[in-house]
Amino acid sequence: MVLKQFDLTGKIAWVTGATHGLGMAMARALGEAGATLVINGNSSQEKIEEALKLYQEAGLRVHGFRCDVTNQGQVREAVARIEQEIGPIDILVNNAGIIKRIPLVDMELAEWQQVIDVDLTSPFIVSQAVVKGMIERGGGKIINICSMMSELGRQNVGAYAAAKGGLKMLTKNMATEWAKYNIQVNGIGPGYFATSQTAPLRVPGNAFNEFIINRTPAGKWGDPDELGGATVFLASRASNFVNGQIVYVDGGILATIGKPMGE
Ligand code: GCO
Repeated sequence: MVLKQFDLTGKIAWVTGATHGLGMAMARALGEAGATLVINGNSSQEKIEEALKLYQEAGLRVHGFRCDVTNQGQVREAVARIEQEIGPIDILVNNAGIIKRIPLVDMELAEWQQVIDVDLTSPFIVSQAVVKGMIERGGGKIINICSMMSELGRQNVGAYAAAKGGLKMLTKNMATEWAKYNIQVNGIGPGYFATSQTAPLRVPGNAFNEFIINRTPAGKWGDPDELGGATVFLASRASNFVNGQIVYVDGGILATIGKPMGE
């Protein structure tokens, strides 16, 4: 029964940075497919409690804690705590990410480094800490959240594009090294979705808002719930022979050179 392959009952899924936005949408999908959720945030305990309440109101099993995923010591402690108090981590979604929209010529080194630390180095730190248990247990799933900027450049997001382009190749290398342990490492590349991160870009009448709607063959911004299916697929047995792939959920952006405005 092929649908059973998508069932995550009994699995434990850690989605980093899932206190809001696309991370929360993907975590909710994993929870609705049966997984017990673990989420973390680097923000206040209050924000984490608020997020936990939303998951619990949706009837999902969830645990939450504060952790700076760029801090290797905190991550190692978190993995030990999760595996001791909750259970083995079967699914890891490296979702935590930041963006700084600054022209490269003006970007301070510290600003560059912060984006690289969160968007590229933390997936390495967290995956390395989690994968050791997956290897011991004979399998696991890792999903790295990439971006349109894993494939395309865009004005003023150079550090983010460098990080997300690197994350695409890190995904392929993790798959190369860990597939033999029955660990599938893949990525999801969201297009332009209606979240808090893109809220500044989605102002009606704003040139970028019109640009994205025109540049996206589907003619709209994505709804975060539209990421759930790809997330459950890559977290489930249904993708056991899928390795090193980036699934772009982008309304067709990467399929086309685009069309003149207004057509
Ligand atoms: C931007 C947006 C993008 C999207 C997403 C696209 O400023 O261009 O924030 O970065 O968030 O990453 O895949």
